[in-house]
Amino acid sequence: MTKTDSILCISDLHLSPERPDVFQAFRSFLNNKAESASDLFILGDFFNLWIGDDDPDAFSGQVANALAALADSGTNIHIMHGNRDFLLGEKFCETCRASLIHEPYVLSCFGREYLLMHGDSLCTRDNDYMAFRAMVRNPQWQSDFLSRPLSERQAFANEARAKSKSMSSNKAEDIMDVSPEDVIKVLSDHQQKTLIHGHTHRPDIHALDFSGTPGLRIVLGDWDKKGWYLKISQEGHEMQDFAI
Ligand SMILES: [Mn+2]
Repeated sequence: MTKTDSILCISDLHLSPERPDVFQAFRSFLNNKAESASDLFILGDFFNLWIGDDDPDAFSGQVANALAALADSGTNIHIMHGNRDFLLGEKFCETCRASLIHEPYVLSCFGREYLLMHGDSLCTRDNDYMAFRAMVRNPQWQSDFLSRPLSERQAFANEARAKSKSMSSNKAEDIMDVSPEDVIKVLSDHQQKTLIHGHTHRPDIHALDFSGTPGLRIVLGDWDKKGWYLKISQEGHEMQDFAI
């Protein structure tokens, strides 16, 4: 199939064996939408949980095969870490024939630039989460964690998930959203005006103001009852959604 000049961005699919419907929706998305795109950017939380590339899980093998087929058809695949799959490594990306990219990533296309992030690092008003993030994103912590048996890693992940769920239920909505000041700061630090991120599950396009100069914050949606993707082309960008 001929690739058109378009780039697709998705995030927060939270793929897991418990949601075969989401995986099925992803497979149709690959065949019907992504196959005609030149590039697919996956901006984190592609998997609901990732405890290491050495986890001999059949489901992730199926996902890798689906991505590898897309890569073999000529679409470039780029994967960024989210807060649930930050341990996803080069080994898995090699299997999918995808490249692992790191945030913040500047995407230059069609004479425009976009700053790509997962979004969790901008939720700076959530102190508990920021402390947890600082711990688990530490390379020493990660190499220590990855050296433990899979059962131990799984138990840690389950506990962390339960803890985060119970803490989230007591938090005000805006604490778990991105901090507007940090959005402006990260964009300014990288001389950018348009941010694309996921994580918050609040798909929308927000106008930004850089002391009179306009900017944009494009928020991708999570895949649950609906799937979401952003299509970037010569004409501009458009958010699309479809039923799952
Ligand atoms: Mn996330």
